Amino acid sequence: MADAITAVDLRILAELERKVLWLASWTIHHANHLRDNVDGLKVGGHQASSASVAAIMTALYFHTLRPADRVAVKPHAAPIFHAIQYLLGRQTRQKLADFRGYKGAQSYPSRTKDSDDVDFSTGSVGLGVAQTLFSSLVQDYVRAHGWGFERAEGRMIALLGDAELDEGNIFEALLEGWKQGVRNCWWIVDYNRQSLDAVVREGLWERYENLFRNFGWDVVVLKYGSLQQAAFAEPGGEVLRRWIDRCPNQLYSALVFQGGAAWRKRLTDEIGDQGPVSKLIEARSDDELARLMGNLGGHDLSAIIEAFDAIDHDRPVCFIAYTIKGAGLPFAGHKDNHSGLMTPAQMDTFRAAMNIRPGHEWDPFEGLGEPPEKLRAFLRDVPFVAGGERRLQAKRIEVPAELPVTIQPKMSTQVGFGALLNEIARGTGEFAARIVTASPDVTVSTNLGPWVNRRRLFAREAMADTFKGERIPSTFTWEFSPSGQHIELGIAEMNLFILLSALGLSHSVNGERLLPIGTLYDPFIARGLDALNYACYQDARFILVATPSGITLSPEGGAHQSIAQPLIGLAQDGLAAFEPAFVDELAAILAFALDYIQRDREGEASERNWLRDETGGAIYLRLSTRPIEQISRTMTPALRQAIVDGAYWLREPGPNCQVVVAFTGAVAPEAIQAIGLMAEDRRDVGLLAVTSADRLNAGWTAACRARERGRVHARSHIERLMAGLPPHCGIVSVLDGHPATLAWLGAVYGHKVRPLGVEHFGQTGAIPDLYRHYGIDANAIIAAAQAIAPGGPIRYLGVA
Ligand SMILES: Cc1ncc(C[n+]2csc(CCOP(=O)(O)OP(=O)(O)O)c2C)c(N)n1
Ligand SMILES: [Mg+2]
Repeated sequence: MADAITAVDLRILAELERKVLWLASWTIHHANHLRDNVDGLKVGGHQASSASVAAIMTALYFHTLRPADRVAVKPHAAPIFHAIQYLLGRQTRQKLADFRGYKGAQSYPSRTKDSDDVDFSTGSVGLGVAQTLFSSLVQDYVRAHGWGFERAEGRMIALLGDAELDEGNIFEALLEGWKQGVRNCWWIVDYNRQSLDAVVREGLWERYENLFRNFGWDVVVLKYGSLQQAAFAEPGGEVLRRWIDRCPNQLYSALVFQGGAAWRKRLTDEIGDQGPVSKLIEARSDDELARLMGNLGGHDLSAIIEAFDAIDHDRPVCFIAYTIKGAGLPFAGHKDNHSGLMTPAQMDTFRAAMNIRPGHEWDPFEGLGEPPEKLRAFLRDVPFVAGGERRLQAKRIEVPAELPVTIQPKMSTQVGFGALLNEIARGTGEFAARIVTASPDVTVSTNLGPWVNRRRLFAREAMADTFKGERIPSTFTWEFSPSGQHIELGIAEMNLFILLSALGLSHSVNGERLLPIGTLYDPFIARGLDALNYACYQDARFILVATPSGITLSPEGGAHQSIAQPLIGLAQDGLAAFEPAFVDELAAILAFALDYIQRDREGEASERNWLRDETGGAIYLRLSTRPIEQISRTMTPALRQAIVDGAYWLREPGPNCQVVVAFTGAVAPEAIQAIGLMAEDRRDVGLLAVTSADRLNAGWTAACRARERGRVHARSHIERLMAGLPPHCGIVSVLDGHPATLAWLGAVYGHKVRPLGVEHFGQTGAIPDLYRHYGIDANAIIAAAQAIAPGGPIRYLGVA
C-alpha cells in the first residue's frame, strides 16, 4: 500500500493529466494535419481512445508504478504513453513529431521499434493483456528457482480496452492463471463502453466482475469520480446516483457528446420534479453539470489513486474503470468517434482552453499553472524512473558445442529430440538448470517425458505424484515442485506462445536468462499463430519444437496433418525454422539453437549476419514421428556449419549432373531411393539435404541485396552449393509440406524446378499410401525428374 497522496501532488498530477492529454492530442493532430505527409500516415483511432485513459495513465506512471513493474498499454493509447515518456525525459520531441512516420514514435507501443522503454508491445488486441499474466508466472518461476532476489518483485499490469475482453485468448489465459496461482498481476479495464464500431451491451461489467471473481481475482469497480461521490452525498444525490446507474450506455454516451444543456433537459425531464434533486441540478451551470456527469471513476485522479493505493495484497486484481471515450475532446461519447479527428478549428479552441500559445505546442510545461521548477522537480522524483535503466541484461549461458545422443540405426527426429533432452537433463550445471520446457497437454506425446521425469514439473507449491505414492507403476513421474523445470499448460496453444513470449523475455524483464523450449503438434501452430507472431515481434527468445508434422503422421488424417507450416517457417520474421531429417542434424541444430536464442549483438555488416547469426532470434524445429534409417557418419565442423546454414550435399553432383533431388525432413528415404534408382539413367545425380529452407532462402536474398548494393563478391550458402551445376540440370524438390517452400531453388541460377509436396488435406492411411497419393514418393520424384531433366526414359519409373 502506498503513502496517501498529498493535495499538492494531486494538483500537480491534475496539471500533468491535462498536459498528457494535450500532448497526445497534438501529436495525433500534428501527424494528421501539419506534417508534410503522405495520406497513408493519416488515420484516426487514436485521439478518442487515448483520451479515455489520460487520467488512469497519469496516475499509473506518475504515482503508482515502481521501476520493477511492467506494463502493457492498450494499442490506441500509444500517444498517451509517448507523451508521458516525453515528460519523463525518455522520448524525444522529434519522435513525437514523427508519430506514425518513418522512424517516429510507433502507432502502437512497440518493445522493439520504440525507443522509450515500452515493456510489452501491443497492437493485436488481447495478446499484450495475456502477456502480463504469463510474465507474472515467469517472475514467480525465476524466483522459485532462487534467482533474481536482488531485485524487487514487479507487478505485471495491463491497461486494456474493454473490447479487448472479446478476445478468447484472454479467457484462456485467465483459466491458466488460476491453475498456476497467478499473483502480482493487475488488469485495468478502460470501460468506455465503446469499441471500434459500437457501444457495448448493457451490464457487461457485471459479467466481467463475476467472471474475474470466479477465477480468484480481486475486482475493483471504479464507477464514480469524487465530484459525483460528493454530489451523491448532497440531498437528492441518491436519486441522481440511481438515475446514472439505470442510464443505458448509449444514452449516457450521447448525452456526454451533447453536453450540459442536454444533460439538464434530460435530467429535469426524468427526475427533476423530485424536490432536493432538482436543486442539486439547478445549483450547477451547464458546464458544471457536464463536468459532474462526465466525472466517472476512470477520469478522477483521486478516485483512481485511492483504488490503486488500497491494494495491499499480491492477488491478481481487475479494475473496471468507467470512462468516456474521447473525454475532454469535442467528440467525447460519440459512437463514431473511434476514427474521429479534431478539426484544425477544434484544435485551436482546445489549444486556447489549455493556455497554449501558437508555436509552443510541444513545450512540456506550457500553459500549466504550477511553476516549471516545481513540475520538473516532481518529474525527477517520480518513483517509476528513479531506478534508472529498467530494461535488464543477463549473461549468456554457455552451451556445449556438441550435445551427446545415442543414435539408433532407425530413429525419428521426435525420438531423437526426447533423447537429446534426456541427456541434457542428466547434467548438473547452469546450462541444464536454465532450460525450461512447456507444453499444452502434449508433453508426453512430443517426447518430453524423459526430461520431465528427471527435471519434474514446476508449481509454486509442491504436489506429489499420487500414482507414485500409491506404488502404481507408471512410465512418468508427475511431481510438481518449485524447482521443477517443466510448465504443464492446458490445451490452449495461444497460452503456449504467450508463455514462450514471457519466458523468452526473462533476461530483459527479470534480468535472469531462461532457455525456453515449447512443444506442440505442428498443425496447431496455426491455432496460436498470432501469438507466435506477437512473441517474435517482441523479440522473445525460445525454441519451438513442433512434432509430429505433415501427412507423415498419416493415420491421424487431415485434421492433424500440417501443410502450410514450412511456409510459416520460411516467412515468419524473428523465427529461424529448421526441419532436420536425421538425428545427428537435429543435435547440431539444437546446440546451435540454444546459443542462437541468446545472441543479441546489433550488426548488419558481416556475412554471417545475413542469417541474423549475430542478432539471434527464436527457433522453430519441425520434427517427425517417422523412424528413418540413420546415416552413420562423423560430424565434422564443416558439416555442422552447413546443417546450420540450411543445406549440404548428401550426394555431391558431378560436373555433368542432369538432375538434383533437394529434399527436406521425413521424406529422406524416398529421396535417397529415387536417386539410387535414377543413377543408371541420369548422369551425376546430386542429392541435396535441406535442413532449413528458411535460412537458405534468407541467405540467398541477403546476398542478392548485398550484390545490388555493390558488394560484388557476396555469395550465399545455396549459391556456393549450386555453383557447379550445369545450366541444363533439373531440380526436383520434395518435402512433406507445401511445395512452394523449396520451389524458389530454381531462381538461384535459373534451373528448371519441379517442386513436389502436399497441397491438399491428407487422408488417413499408411505412409506409403499417402506419399503415393500426394506424389511425394520415390516414383513421383523419378517421374518429375524424367519430365524436367534431359535424357531418355528412366527405367525404374513405376517400380519404386
Ligand atoms: C486482433 C485484432 N483485431 C482487430 C483489431 C482492430 N481494432 C483495433 S482497436 C479495436 C477496438 C478497440 O476497442 P477497445 O478495446 O474498447 O478500445 P478503445 O478504442 O475503446 O479504447 C479493434 C477492433 C486489432 N487491433 N486486433
Ligand atoms: Mg472501448
